[in-house]
Formats: sequence, structure tokens, C-alpha cells
Amino acid sequence: MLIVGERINTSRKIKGEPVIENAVKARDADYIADLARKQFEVGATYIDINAGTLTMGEPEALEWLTRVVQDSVDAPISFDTPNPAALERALAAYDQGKGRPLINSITAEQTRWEAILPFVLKYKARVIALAMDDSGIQPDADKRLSVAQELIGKLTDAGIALDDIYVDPLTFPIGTGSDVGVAMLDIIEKLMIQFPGVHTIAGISNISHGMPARKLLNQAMTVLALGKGLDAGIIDPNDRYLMALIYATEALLGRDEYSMNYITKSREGAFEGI
Ligand code: THG
Repeated sequence: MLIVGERINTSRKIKGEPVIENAVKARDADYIADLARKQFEVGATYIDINAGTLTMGEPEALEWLTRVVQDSVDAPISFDTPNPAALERALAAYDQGKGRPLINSITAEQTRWEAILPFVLKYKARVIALAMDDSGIQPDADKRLSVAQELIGKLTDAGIALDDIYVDPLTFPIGTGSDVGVAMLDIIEKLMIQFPGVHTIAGISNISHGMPARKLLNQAMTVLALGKGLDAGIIDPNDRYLMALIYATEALLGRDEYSMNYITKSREGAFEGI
């Protein structure tokens, strides 16, 4: 599973405090560099950066985050913003030597589609496509699937390879209806069957919003989604239990030849105490 580390996000709170937002506002490079390194060390392929809570100054903040992250780890960046001005500044500062950027994200909303696509093309970026359009996020799984299909069609028409597209099925929290988990799983399964070569990605923790023991639901959802073919996740790679479950599940699904990755992680001590 391709891991996009989600921890550098100004909306994240630690014990109720907007610790990341404070660090970004104070331009505390050591704190951010540490978050990037800790995620990279445990297997994050991409480091996601999101400064979306800074309504004033998001472009400057995202450019600063780009510089700090690329100076601290040898990993490509996932640019998590709907704001074209922020994307423009961050991508202009990005060192392509770190690997191709991931743009998080484009949608089928007319304005967002038109504003974001030029950056995907200009920077030869990989792109996350959220299954939503101008009518929002369709609760019905089949309707949401058709938005995802439409996005895949538009992106490939624009010359983007399937292998560079990560479709995010999106989800509502499980507390809003008992069928939302099944809807998300259904979309992942159908996309992976209908478009061999495309990727699916999910910000798994949306499913547990407002529920007790969120980690447990996130962990269970990750295993279920992997079973439907999900091959990328925006997750907290510093959740050791979640990472251990991912290695175990991938071995069991035959996605880890001779379980070598699982065995190696075990030898490295990644499962100690689990
Ligand atoms: N899809 C895409 N991009 C996304 C999301 C998505 N970017 C933002 C978000 N969703 C994923 N990133 C985060 C970042 C922080 C948190 C959740 C998702 C967060 N989590 C709490 C924490 O860390 O304290 C609680 C998590 C928990 O209890 O499990 O703040 O869906 N494309």
C-alpha cells in the first residue's frame, strides 16, 4: 500500500490544541521537519502537507511547508489544497528531484477542475481525484461511482496515465448511516475491476468521525478496503498498530511476495508489543 502521511495538517489537534497550526504560524521548521522525518522513517512514501485552516496566508504557508519538508526528507510531497494560489506557490518551490509531486486534489466541480488541471499537466504530477462534482458528494454509491468514472475519463482524455490517477471514493462518517461503509467499499471494488491500472486512495479516518474509539474503526476499515483492492491511503503512519495490520493484510492478500515485507518488518521490531 502506498502510504501518504497525513500528520502535517493544520487542522490536526493534539489534546484539543491546534499544535500544527501554531507551528506553521510560528514558522517552527524543527517541529515540522520532525513530523516529516518520523513519518518517512516508518514507511510514508509521500508526505502530505495541508495548511487549509490558514484562510489568510495559505499560499505562503504551503510554500514554506514545501521547503521545510523537502529539506528534511528524501520523499515526494502530496500537496493537499483546493486553493490554486497555494498550489501554484508550493509547486513553484518544489524540488522535482524529490520525485513527482502528488496533487491532492482535483474534483469534477467545474471551477476546481479548470483551476487544478493545468498544474497537473505543467508539473507532470500524479493526482488524487475526489469523487464529487458541483452537486457535492453523492450519498448513493452508484452515483458516486459514475462521478469517479467521469473523472477518470476526463483525466485520461487530458493525457494523464491511469497509473498517475488516484481515485478517492470519499465517505460520510459511519455515524450518519449504516450503509456508508459498504458504499465506500463497493466503489473501491468496482473501480479496481473496471479500470485495471488505476489506483484508489482514501483518507480512511473520515469514516470514524464523531465515533468513539476512532482508531479501531479506521483500522477495521483499512483492512476491509485493502480486501477490495485499495492500494493507497492517507493515514497516520505513526499508528504502529495500523501499520502492522497493513503489512499483515497485504501478506494475506498475496500482495507481499513470500511475505518478505511482513517478515522484514517483524525482524526490524515493528510489531513488538502488538
Ligand atoms: N482525502 C484526501 N485528502 C484528505 C482527506 C481525504 N486530506 C485531509 C484528510 N482527508 C486526511 N488527513 C487527515 C489529517 C488529520 C486528521 C485526519 C485526517 C486528524 N486526525 C485526528 C488526529 O490525528 O488526532 C484523529 C484521528 C483518529 O482519531 O483516528 O486530525 O479524505 N484526498
